[in-house]
Amino acid sequence: MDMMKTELGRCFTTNKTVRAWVEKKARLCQPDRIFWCDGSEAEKRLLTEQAVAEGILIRLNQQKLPGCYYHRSSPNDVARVEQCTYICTETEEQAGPTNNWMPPKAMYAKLRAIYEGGMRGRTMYVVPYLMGPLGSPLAKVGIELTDSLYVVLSMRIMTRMGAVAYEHLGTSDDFNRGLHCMLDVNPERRYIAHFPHDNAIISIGSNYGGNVLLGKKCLALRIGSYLGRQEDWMAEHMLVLGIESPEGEKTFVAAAFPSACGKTNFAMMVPPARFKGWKVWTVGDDIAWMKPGKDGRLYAINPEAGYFGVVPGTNARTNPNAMEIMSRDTIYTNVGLTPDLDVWWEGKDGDPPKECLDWRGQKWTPESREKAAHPNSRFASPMTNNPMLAPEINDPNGVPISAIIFGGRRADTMPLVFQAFNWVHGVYIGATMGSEMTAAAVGGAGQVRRDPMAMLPFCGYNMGRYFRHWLNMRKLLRYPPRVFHVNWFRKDGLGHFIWPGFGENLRVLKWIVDRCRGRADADETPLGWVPGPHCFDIKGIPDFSHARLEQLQYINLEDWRREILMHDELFLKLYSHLPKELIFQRELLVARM
Ligand code: OXD
Ligand code: MN
Repeated sequence: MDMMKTELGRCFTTNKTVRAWVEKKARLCQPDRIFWCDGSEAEKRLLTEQAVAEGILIRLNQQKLPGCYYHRSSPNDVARVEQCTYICTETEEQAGPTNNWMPPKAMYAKLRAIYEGGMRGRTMYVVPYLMGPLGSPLAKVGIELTDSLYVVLSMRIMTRMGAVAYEHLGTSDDFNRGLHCMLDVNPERRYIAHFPHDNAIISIGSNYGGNVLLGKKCLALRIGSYLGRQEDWMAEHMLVLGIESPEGEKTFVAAAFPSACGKTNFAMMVPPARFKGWKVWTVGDDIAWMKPGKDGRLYAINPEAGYFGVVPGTNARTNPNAMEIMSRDTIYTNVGLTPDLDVWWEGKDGDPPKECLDWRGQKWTPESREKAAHPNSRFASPMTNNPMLAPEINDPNGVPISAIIFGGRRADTMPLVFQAFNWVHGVYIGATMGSEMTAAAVGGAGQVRRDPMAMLPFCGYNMGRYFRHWLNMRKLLRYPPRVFHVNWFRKDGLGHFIWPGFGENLRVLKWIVDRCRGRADADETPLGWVPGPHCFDIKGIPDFSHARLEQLQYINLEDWRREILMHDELFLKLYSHLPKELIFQRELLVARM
């Protein structure tokens, strides 16, 4: 395929299944034009110009923010909508009690009636994309048909988009079929429907990232988790990072935190000054696909090629790498817009502008009661902007994972860190994870909800079977990763965070690495192993003491009685498919308490 000879927008794939499928969908959606994306720079220029001309993007101040653009979404369309998200399997039991369900036939018919003719007067963009490094046995191809230029340009950042996907696909028909129609972005007609048996997704009535960048939550997690169970691998809502010691020893860990709990910050952490010579490399900040390697270890790739991170709160202290990453070639969505076409958000370095437009486009001043940036405003930046991008990022085999870390946002109950006694206990810890809800999804912010493995909104099949899959993976691993739980968010009696977090989290990470490598001692508690008094370094943390550390690690039996009752609530819901091992783990925990 010679890209120089293809004319922008013209069909250039010879894959017959792809062509036939696109034609069929075009007959249904009836767009005025079909534009076949190739992922080239020329195409990016053309489509960006067009997006600016149509008012979809605003060109930001190119001196300050080269290659950066601004997008404002419809105010009714700013987060994932779990109530509109469906898993469409033959039986309800296959989708399980934690998913909305509808039989595929009924859902196909319902959606078709809505989107038929829905692209009239519009262009249908054919967006081929590859999730994972070219040639990786874990990589998957998707094709998204969309009438949103914002989606096309974002997919170009978030995935390996364009001809490379057709190259990986060859003549195969094994690709995810994704259809996205914005329609009138009406929440009443908003559906994000997954058809795991057909490897297909239909998303209508939204233009918000998590609902419409189909490679991310829809393919990489919901469909991915379903495929992973069939094919003996795991699709997880996890960041992956590498920690390198001054001696050059590198250890990779994967960590699952619910949405907007700091995965991006953790994945891009900068070691504190005391840790001279230490480096943290980012493999991924949101999703890991993991498969047992020939050597009996678990290997992970990041299927994505960009970051779609929460903006508010990001600054030179909380995430200096992200500040650099989003300083160029970035699409900002729903932040504040200053008169000189710069961006502003709550928590950014420096003084707020005297005046700007808020995420709704209304005048904002520092006195305004509303926020300038929506709490779930986002940046989409290519991973290649990351100064600490792991050199292994394009390795088709991925990186070997030594530790899996679970964590949530918990003001009480959960200590800073503990280690599971073994894999099954680790699965129990992941399965019973709880977290306060955030702005990443519509509804209930602040309430603690059970979010097993941070996958509650993303598991594409029955959650009980998903736990079974986790337990089964142990049999395929000679050297399973060690499992840990962390909580950066514990508060004291005055409501202040006890732990400083951010770069200081490296101290926790170092203990985890030392445990994996058999170098750090630990004390046994009812919850698991915790750092012994002499192997957790707190030197140099401002206003921190061993008494504070004890407060952080304190196990309050009263809180834990309540906590275990909440585990029961989830287990009751999943009872019919719950592996017995997890019930035994609960009994053991109660006995230890
Ligand atoms: C995300 C999310 O956008 O988890 O990554 O909501
Ligand atoms: Mn996420």
